[in-house]
Amino acid sequence: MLRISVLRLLGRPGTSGVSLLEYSSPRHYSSGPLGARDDARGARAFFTTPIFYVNAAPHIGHLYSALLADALCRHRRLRVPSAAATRFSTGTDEHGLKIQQAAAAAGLAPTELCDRVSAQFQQLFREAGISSTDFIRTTEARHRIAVQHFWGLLKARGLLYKGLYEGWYCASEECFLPEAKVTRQSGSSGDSCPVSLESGHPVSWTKEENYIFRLSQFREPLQRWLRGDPQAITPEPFHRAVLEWLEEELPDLSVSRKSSHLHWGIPVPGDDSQTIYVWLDALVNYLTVIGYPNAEFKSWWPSTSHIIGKDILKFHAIYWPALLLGAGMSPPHRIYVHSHWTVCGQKMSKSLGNVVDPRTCLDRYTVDGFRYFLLRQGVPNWDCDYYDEKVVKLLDSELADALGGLLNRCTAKRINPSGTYPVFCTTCFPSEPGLVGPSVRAQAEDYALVNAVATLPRQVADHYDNFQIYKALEAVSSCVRQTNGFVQRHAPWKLNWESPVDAPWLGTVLHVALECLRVFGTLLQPVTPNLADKLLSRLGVSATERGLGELCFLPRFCGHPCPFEGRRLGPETGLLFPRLDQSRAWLVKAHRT
Ligand code: ME8
Repeated sequence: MLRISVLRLLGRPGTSGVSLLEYSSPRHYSSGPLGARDDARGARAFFTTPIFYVNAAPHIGHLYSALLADALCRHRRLRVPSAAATRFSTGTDEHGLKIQQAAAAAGLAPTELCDRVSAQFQQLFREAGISSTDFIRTTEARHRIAVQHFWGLLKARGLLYKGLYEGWYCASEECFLPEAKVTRQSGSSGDSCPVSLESGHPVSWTKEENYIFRLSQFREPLQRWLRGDPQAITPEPFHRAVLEWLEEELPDLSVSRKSSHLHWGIPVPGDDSQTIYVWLDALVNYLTVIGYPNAEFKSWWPSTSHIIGKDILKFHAIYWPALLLGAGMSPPHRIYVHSHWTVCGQKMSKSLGNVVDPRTCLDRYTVDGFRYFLLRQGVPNWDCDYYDEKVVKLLDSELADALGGLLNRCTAKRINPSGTYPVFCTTCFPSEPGLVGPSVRAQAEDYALVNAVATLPRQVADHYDNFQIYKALEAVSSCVRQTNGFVQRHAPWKLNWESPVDAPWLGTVLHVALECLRVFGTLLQPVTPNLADKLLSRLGVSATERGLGELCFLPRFCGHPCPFEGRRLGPETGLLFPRLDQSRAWLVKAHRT
């Protein structure tokens, strides 16, 4: 297979006059073919989602976390295809007071609740195409071994001591809260009860002898880590927030509870009267899945990227790196943080009855449609609001009309009767813009389109690296619009295959549009894998031609052979993405309520 990078395409040697270089920002020339940087590092990459509490069924926020991780991981696999180079874990967080109480309230044994809800997460993730390589449950034996080993290390390094711990405990958040984070709220019977200021969840006063971790020793090491690696926590506002937190003293952290109070968890090694704090237990899942404490884990740690919601930033950016440093390990490579989904302007909650069921959404909008919506509309830096009409509007305009319409326009029998990838004519579309001649048909906007699509893979990769997947999709969508503009401008339906004057230009217009579609299909694979497969299959692109490392765009334009030219298109398999019928009963109902 011919390897022509976008870089080589743009910076082709030996050309005089105006080249595409003039249309591109210089940063596109600095980084080499996609995949090369990762290959050169020879690095392995390990992506994780949070592990989800099993006290309630999954909602769209959980799916969003998993989708972000899935898209990052799929994009990475397209850059570095070796199966051995990438790992991706998700799972369920099954211990702790919250689960113990939820099981009691449901009249179930904790194991029954865990089995039931963990299965719901597994089913959802299967249906949504989450391509994880491991699903961990913290009730598994392998995890108990890892947690107890990790505990032993902290103990041996003198970082745990026994002491009286006193304070407010919020079971819903599974954390101690300082006085300043607690307020009073009047209950239904008029009495006032203490609640967490941030979440409104009830808190209770707890005074116990526990094991305590010397967290206070790690304030400066954490500051050094974050100041030395400005991208450790991405996006930047979250990095800044953690550094601000670290300006204040760090109190030591209670890392166990009395077993008489919390029995649903992992016992402290050598002291059955204490159960390990659920957050320490949960965080170690990231090591369990890479084989810890066996030495194999070292080939995956610390090249780890944690994808988390903003609600659990403190646990991942302070407690976890401190625990790791305490155990003699490095902090994770990256912590990618996202904000939350609200529903019609309100926080999603069982009590408000506004929890959006992700499985219903996958049914209504299709797996690819709903994946596209969440990743296109979800902005990590701030909260996003969900409502049904928004999904329909986005999918109809971007997937059905713009992308589906473009494919249809270029492959329809009436315009492309031979059902092939037509030949590109360099006389009609010379590589140097501004040439004048009787056969030159390309216009300035057409060169702008070629440049936009040629630089798109690099742009998309940069957005993935910065955890701005929505911007990657915005960039693809903008190029789809530009390509539709190109087709509209040259109206191939007005050109005639029989005419020796029209035919080379008609073929060229279709060739360029199909090449654009091939790039879009390749770049959409991490987000809409089924739709991208359908698109690429329709274009006749084989499974081995879909990676990013060798993605070349319009090689003919700079005089290289194009492996697709003259190739038969794949079979017609119907609309790429059918419009969502606005008159569907459920939508009418949603409007009325
Ligand atoms: O916190 N919008 O589990 P969890 C977007 N078990 N994402 C949301 C969301 C929303 N409205 N609500 C939740 C826990 N999430 C712990 C984690 S990890 C070692 C232990 C996402 O089930 C967000 O990523 O309460 C959040 O961090 C995650 O779901 C887990 O929530």
